[in-house]
Amino acid sequence: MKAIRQQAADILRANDRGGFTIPAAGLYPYQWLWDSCFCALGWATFDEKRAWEELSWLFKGQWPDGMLAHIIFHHPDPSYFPGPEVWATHHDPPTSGITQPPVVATIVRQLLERACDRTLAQDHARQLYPKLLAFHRWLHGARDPEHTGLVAVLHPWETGMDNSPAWDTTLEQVPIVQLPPYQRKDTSHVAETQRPRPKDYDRYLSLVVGYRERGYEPEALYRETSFKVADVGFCALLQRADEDLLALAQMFGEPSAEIEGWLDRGRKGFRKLWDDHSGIYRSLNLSTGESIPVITSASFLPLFAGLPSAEEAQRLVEHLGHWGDEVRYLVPSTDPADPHFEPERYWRGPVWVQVNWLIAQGLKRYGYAALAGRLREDIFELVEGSGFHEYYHPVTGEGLGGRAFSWTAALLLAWPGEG
Ligand code: 9WN
Repeated sequence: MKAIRQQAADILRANDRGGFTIPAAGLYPYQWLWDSCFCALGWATFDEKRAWEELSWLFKGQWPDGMLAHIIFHHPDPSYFPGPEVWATHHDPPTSGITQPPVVATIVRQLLERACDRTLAQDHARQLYPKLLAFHRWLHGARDPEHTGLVAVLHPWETGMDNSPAWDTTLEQVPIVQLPPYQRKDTSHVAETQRPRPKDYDRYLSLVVGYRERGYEPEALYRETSFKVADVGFCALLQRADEDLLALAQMFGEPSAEIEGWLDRGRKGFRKLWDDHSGIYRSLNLSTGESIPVITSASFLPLFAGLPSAEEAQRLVEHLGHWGDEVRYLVPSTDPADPHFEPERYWRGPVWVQVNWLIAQGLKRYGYAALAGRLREDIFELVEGSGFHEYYHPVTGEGLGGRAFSWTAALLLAWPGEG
């Protein structure tokens, strides 16, 4: 058997489409926003030029208003639905009309810090800086027009944790519109038991149709949508990305007051997501003002952004400890004690490599190095035992979803150096 790192590099090469990396052949044949960011970290371990190229291709999907689209349809491919004709965004290259977790500024900073070729990294990061700033301006403007410090997501797909039970009650409020008959493609690649249910898909598409009819106009979407959530995961990743953007601004001698303002606002906004009674963060339904009861792996991401106090961090770690009593592999995507926990189904229970990587860095930030190490060991055991899957069963370790998966390969390459 080939060495595991060699296998990982081979997967990235096999999923390379000449400048951008698809997450998995067949299942996801285009460029996805947060996947590509993790891929860049993986590429950087053996080809730094290619890592920066990945990000350049990503910014081809940036809209004039600053939004980075969650999918860029560089080349037509009938194996994925919904494709460019459903989104009909009129962008060139065609893109979806929503975004995804904003980790890109964080990744740019990490690429810079890890760079062997400093000149290459500095040149690329400097070139990307205004585009990153435009993306963050769009997020803080279009998605938090009232300056509450909590940025809204308007579609479960924007959270990256699409089928999480945390979105169930909000999603049930989304009216299903008259949809032309459609055929899902995901269930021809992956078992139905590991993918979202049909009623969820109808609502995902109904949201898309509503946004398309409004020409993806940000104010109309924010005002009129039936799905508006402050996702603890998305908001935490943005807060961390704002920190990283600030570091880049200081490095390049760019003005920083605007970014400091976002960080300050974010810290205040986050207090609304902290549930002191249970010692955990929860997402918020912004349409109703109700806190979302289901706890998911996203609740640990504020550690990555340095948001909790030391005492709050300790309480989060206690939750993780309880989860670890219920499952063999950390971190399951949903609280294993929650009745919605489904260990096989997409985002309702399985372990995801990139989420572990983010939480582990958060734990290290607060001095929990041993627990961070456990999260890494679990991933290595899963990959070595079951291969490079999209996600894994937290009890049996079985590999689930897509195979030869890019971010799994990329993070396996990018993680060892950090211990
Ligand atoms: C919709 C590509 C993407 C990930 C998401 C994951 C899944 C897409 C889908 O795959 O979402 O964006 O069709 O299910 O939930 O996090 O970026 O890997």
